[in-house]
Formats: sequence, C-alpha cells, structure tokens
Amino acid sequence: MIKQELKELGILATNLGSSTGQNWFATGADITSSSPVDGQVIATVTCSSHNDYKDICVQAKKAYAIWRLVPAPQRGEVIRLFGDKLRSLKPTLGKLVSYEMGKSLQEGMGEVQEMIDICDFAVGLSRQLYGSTIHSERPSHRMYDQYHPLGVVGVISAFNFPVAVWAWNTALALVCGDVVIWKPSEKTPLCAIACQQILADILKQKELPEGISNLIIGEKTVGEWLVNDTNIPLISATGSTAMGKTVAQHVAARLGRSILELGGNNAIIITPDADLKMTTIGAVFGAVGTAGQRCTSTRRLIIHESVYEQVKASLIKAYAQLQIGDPLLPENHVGPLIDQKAVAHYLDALSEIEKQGGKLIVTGGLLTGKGFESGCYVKPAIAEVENHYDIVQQETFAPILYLIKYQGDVMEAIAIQNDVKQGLSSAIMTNNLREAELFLSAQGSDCGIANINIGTSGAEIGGAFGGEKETGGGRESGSDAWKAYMRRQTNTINYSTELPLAQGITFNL
Ligand code: UN1
Repeated sequence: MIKQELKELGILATNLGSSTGQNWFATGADITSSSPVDGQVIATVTCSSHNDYKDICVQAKKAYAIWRLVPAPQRGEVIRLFGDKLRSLKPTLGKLVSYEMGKSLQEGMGEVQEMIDICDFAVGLSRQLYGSTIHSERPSHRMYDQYHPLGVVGVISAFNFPVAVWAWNTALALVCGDVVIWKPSEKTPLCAIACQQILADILKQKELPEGISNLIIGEKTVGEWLVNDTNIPLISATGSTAMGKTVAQHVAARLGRSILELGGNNAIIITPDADLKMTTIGAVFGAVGTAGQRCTSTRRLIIHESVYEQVKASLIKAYAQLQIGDPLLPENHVGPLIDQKAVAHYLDALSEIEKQGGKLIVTGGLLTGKGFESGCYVKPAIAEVENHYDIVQQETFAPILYLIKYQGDVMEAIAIQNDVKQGLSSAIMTNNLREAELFLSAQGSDCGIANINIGTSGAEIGGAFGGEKETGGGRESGSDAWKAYMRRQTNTINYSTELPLAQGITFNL
C-alpha cells in the first residue's frame, strides 16, 4: 500500500537496520511498525543498542565541533535545502504519516507543511540570532550579550506528530549550531527514518558530517540513555505528563536543561456573544481532528446556559455527519486511534464518565466490520459532565468531548477553564470585547496558548508553542523559542587604559 512512497523516500528495504548503511546505528532488537489504518505490518526496524548509542554520541560530538564553526547563515542554507526537499516530497511524506500514524491525509500533509514553515522560519532566523548591546556604567567600556551553540540536543517526540515536532526542534537547533540526536516514538519509526534520510542526503550533498542529525530508535530505555547523558545539555521532550515528570527530574538531577511539551486539557469557552456557526466548526475540528490525539485537541466546551441547548443540538447534528474510516480517503473526517491500547483507554474513559455521573449524549464506541479490521477505529463521543470529575481532569488521548455549563459571567467560565492541572491551549468564542480582553488578561486564561474566535488546535509555527503547569513550561517553534537552544554569554570589553571597577568600588594597590 505504501511501497512506492517508501521507495521515493529512500527507504528501500522493509527490514531496516545498520545494514542499510545509513547513519543510524542499529544492532538491537527488532520492532515492527504496523499501520492502524489496516493493521498491516509495514516494516521491521532494528532498534539501537547501548553500544550503538555510544557510537552515535561520538559521531554527534565530532560533527558538533565542525558544525558550530559554520556561519549561521550557511547553516540556514542547509535548512533552506531541507525545506525545498520537503516541498517536493510533501504528498509522499504526508501519505506515510497518514498511513503509519492514522491521521487524515489532509492532516498528514498539514504536518509536512509545518515542517516546511519552520524551515522557512529557521532560514530567516539564521541571520537574526541577535544579542543586545548594553551601555556600560564604566567609561570606555562596552557590553553586549551573544548567543553561542549549546551542543548536542536530544529530541524525544511522540507518535501523534511523528515528523513536525522533530522538525520544529531540529530546524531551530541546527541553525543555532547544535547537532541533534532524535528518539522518535517507537510507534512511528518509518516516519522518523524517512525524515532522517531526507536530511542526511542534504548533509551529504553539502559535504557536511552525517552526525549533525542522528536517529536512535527504540523503547523507553533508549530515551533514558539520552535523558541521563551528561554530554547532552538540552533535552526537548514531547509526550505525556507522566513521561515529562520523569524526564524533568533526571535532566534536572544533572543540571541539564529541558524543554517540556506535555499534556493538555484544552477548553473553548462559548459565551452568549459567540458566533455559533464558527463555534461548531472550531469545536468539532478541535475535538475529532487527528482522532482527538493532538495535545491541543479540544477536550472541554464551557458553554453559557443561554446558548447551551443550541450548541449541544448543533454538535449532535455535526457528529452525525462525521465519516469515520480510512484516513487516506478524502471523504473521511476521522481515522483510527494509534493502536488497540489507545482504544482500551478510550473505552475505559467512556465507562468512567458514566460511573462518575456524566451523561453520554453521543455515545461513541468501537467500530467493527469491513474497513475497521485493525481494531483501532472508534466513534467520537460527547458527554455532559462536571469539571471536577476525575476523568475530566485527565487527558484522554481520544475523541471524547466534554460539555460543561456555566451560568454567571465570563470570569466563572475562566475559573472553570483554569481549574485543571494542565495549561496548554485555550480559546474563547465571543464578539464581546470585554470578554475577549478579560480572557487574555492577567486574570484570564492560564494557558501558554489563548485564542479568540478560533479553536484550541492548529497553532501556527510562528508563535512560541507550549504551555504552563503540568504541560511543562517549555516553548518550541516560533517567536524567541530559539534562545533555549543556545547558550547566552555576557561580554564586557574595556578599551580604556584604566581599570575602573563596577559599582564604584575602589581598590588601590
Ligand atoms: C501536538 O499535538 O503535540 O497546534 C502538537 C497544533 C499543531 C501541533 C500540535 N500545530 O495542533
């Protein structure tokens, strides 16, 4: 089904490992990658052993010694070529993402578009790694700060964005002069191999060391080598809050830096002044897009009682029109969950909702029969709940949408929205300026992302991406997120013939 695409992406064998001669070392155990679309095994992939990991680190360090001396705009040129290549491979890589991960082809290509966008951003950035000039308090002195490369950056990414999240990190890290070791989700190794292959070809073309971009494949232990390695000054990890807590503690114990992008529990507030037509599209896409497996997926709608019944009715109508099935077919809105374990979590959550007092108004459930043989297809569900239920407080990575009613003013809705442990993305649908500004104010949303009149998912790469509280506090992608990938240095230069001390201190010998 995907053979042609794999060939175009330079993946020639279906048993992948060190024998392919590419620059990930793999002599460990084999894992298979199977598609949640049809349950078919796509390929067997050999994981990295601990010795492979050590070899990779040597290679990465050697490459770093060279790469950090390449002028930043020339590093940007490498990323420009990478972005151009991605442009031509967008349909092919998008299809692999869709088939290996299960998101719709549209969204698979959207993910590749995010890669292209971050490359464009990084190319511009490569000429703008600005520090500031600071006026010294001492005569004939000059101060400035500058940003230097940091070293080898470890990137741990999740299955749900198997290519874009790596690209956000890698495009920035590379123009910053760092090199990358990537540990992708073991559920989507082929997407990772394809990406690595594309970048490796460009490095080769530019006669640069392969070790600028490295790939290690495997389960949790492989990630642990990275996290505990004192040679890696920065770990950027995307995934569950549980994973992030472990990573944070281990990296902090060795005083390394981490960028954490963890779970969300994202809500849209729908006020009496909302444009309800826009609201329905934003809420439904946010809740069922990527089958509810984005960290920015809409989990909760906090709806004013005056529009509650109307919103509920239009959601039920919209959900009845959703087509669930093969994500590669353009008519389908919702594809499968990543695997049967995810299905089990989803089913558990449905029964918990009822146990805890919630009411399923769109019941959901597992789909069986023709087209659903992989056992990974579920129906998106909607439940009326209260915000304090344990199940509502958790992030269930599946298409389950919670409706919560509020009676008072927008401050009541904001309090409900903030009353969860996570703090990634949030939105308000309103045409009322006061409500919108309150939502964005210091007493408003406590999330890293707060939107007016759009949904919670689908952030553009230009902004810094990440969230507060149990979302981990990290920022990736646009704005000045690049600063986390560099080390800052403050420089003071004395061009006088005296040595005046700061703070007016006199020290005479
Ligand atoms: C994620 O779900 O881990 O905002 C990333 C969005 C995408 C990225 C999500 N641009 O939904």
